[in-house]
This record gives sequence, structure tokens and C-alpha cells, in this order.
Amino acid sequence: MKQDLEAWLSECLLLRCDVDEVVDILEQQGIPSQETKSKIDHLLAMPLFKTASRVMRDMKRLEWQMSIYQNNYEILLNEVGFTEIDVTAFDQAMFLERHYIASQPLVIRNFLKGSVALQTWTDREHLKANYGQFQVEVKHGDKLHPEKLEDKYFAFADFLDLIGQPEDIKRYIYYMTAYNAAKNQPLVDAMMHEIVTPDYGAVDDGSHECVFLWVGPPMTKARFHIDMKSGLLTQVVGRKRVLLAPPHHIHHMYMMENHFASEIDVDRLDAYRHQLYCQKVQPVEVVLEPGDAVFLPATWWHYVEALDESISLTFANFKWFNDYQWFHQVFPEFDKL
Ligand SMILES: O=C(O)CCC(=O)C(=O)O
Repeated sequence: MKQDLEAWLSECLLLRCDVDEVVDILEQQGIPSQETKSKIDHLLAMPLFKTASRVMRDMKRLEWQMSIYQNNYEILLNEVGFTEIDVTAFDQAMFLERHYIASQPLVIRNFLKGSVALQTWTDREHLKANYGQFQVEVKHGDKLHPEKLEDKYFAFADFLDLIGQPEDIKRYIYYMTAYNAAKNQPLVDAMMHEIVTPDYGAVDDGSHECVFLWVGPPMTKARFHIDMKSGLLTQVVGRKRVLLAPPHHIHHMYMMENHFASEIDVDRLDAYRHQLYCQKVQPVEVVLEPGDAVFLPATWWHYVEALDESISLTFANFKWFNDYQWFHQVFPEFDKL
């Protein structure tokens, strides 16, 4: 109890709550004001508390800086709007300058124009006949506990049959994701000859490293998160709904302990628990039709929901610098969460 009280008091002090109010609240709980005041003096004098206060001030300063970006982003949205083009207007130099380097998203309609996969991959029998023998790794779990996913292994043909079964997918999550990429690289290598893209600045060595395949049933969701690479999320089969929010909302996203995903459940917003998100974040919503792509710059928040049975590819294989993994090197413990 003593420890709980100290933790609560420390948090109040770090968050700069009104000290008199804190003393009053505890007095109502039967703790004499003199006792609380001397506890506060004791906490304020601790070296650890002084360090925590300094870190907290740095965080607040960052939050203030972020609010400037937020204002500018609102001006951009009002004056220019969210950028969406058809692939016929796509130009690598424009993409590099206005989107890749500027960290601004871009929707590219018909990005996969000319790809036979737009037809052939809608046919389960084509996929089974040509790629069904590949062993694949997918994420699996109970929809009631979406945070507890484990890796499962199937022949690709069996996995495709499974995600076509309405009863099973109502209750369970089956999703081939970028997190399974290492095991599924041979499948991606085999499938890519059916895909054509404009020259978006991919590495030119014929490899498909950093091309990620996502296959899953309707209603599959990826909660709001950020990535350590920029990527072009590209829809091949079915539609996906994407919500996007800029990086400067980091203080409004209620990050989970891994510091990459948000607690926010966009289908069940909790205006009390997630007040800052509800008040400050108005994500841009985009629906990707088959063939469309959206550029997701690293650290942009994105939530993705499959509206149909879906196959997507994320191209993160840019020839320009695209690796911000240093965070994991500095904080390896985040890998384990
Ligand atoms: O499509 C999804 O479910 C998630 C895609 C994604 O997060 C990405 O491409 O970075």
C-alpha cells in the first residue's frame, strides 16, 4: 500500500497536478495532510525523481514541438487536401521529393495496372494449382484475445481453403502478415512474376526482400501502429480500409508497451480512457480497391481492415534509405514484448 501511494504521488508530481488538491484528496482518504506533505518533500528530494522530472520536461517540450507540426499538417489538409493520384500521373522524382523524403502519404490508384495477378489471384483454384504446395507461416489466434497470436504452419492450399470457411473465420484469426515474411519468402518469390508496378524506386537486384505478403479473410484487422520502414501497401485482391494519422500524434495514441502499436480500438472508442485520441486525432480514411496502393511513411500511424477476403503486398524495398531499426538496437527489450 505504501508503495502504491508513493507511485501515485510520484505520478501526480511528475504530471504537475495541483499539490494542494492531491493533499486534499488524500486527507479525505484519512491520510493527514502533514504526512502527505512530508512524503512529497521526500519524493522531490530523491535523485531518481529529479531525473524523472527532467525526462518529463523533455517529453513535454517534444509534445509542444509536435503540436507545431500538427498545426502545419492541418493547414496542408485544408489548403491542399490529402494527395491521391492515378498511376498515369505517377513519377518517381515527384514521389521521392514530395512523399518519400517529405514523409507524406500518397494514394496511387491503379498502381498495379497491367498485373495479371489482379485477375488470377482472385481465383482460389489458380493460387492452389500454382502455389498451393508452398509451406507457409501465418498468425493465428482467438478473436477474443487478438493480442495473443501464435505462428501456425500450413500448405498454402490448405490455408486458402481455411480462410474461405465462414464459420472458422468468425471466431479465429488467420492472417499471413509481414511478421511471417522470413518463412514465406519462397512463396513471394514464386508469385511476383504476376505483378507489374511502375518504377517506384525499388532496389534493382531482382530480389523480393522487403516485399511482404498479407493474406487473410474479410474483417481481418491490423490495429493502429507505426512501422520502422516506409512501405507501399498495395491491394491485389479485395478491398482494404485504411485510417492514417501523422506521427506527431504520438502523444495521443496510447501506445502499448512495445511502443509501436496503439491501444485504440477504432470500432469501440472509449472517450473516457482515450480522451486525447477522441479529441485530437481525426484520421484520414482511404479505401483501397484492387490495384490501388497507399504510401505509408515510417512512423505514420495506420489502421488497416480488410473489407473482403484480401491479398496485399507491401513494398518496402526502396533503393533509398529505409531502415530505422536503430530503436530496437538501443532498446532490445522491445523485441520481446
Ligand atoms: O494490411 C494490413 O493488415 C497491415 C499493413 C501494414 O501495416 C503495412 O503495410 O505496413
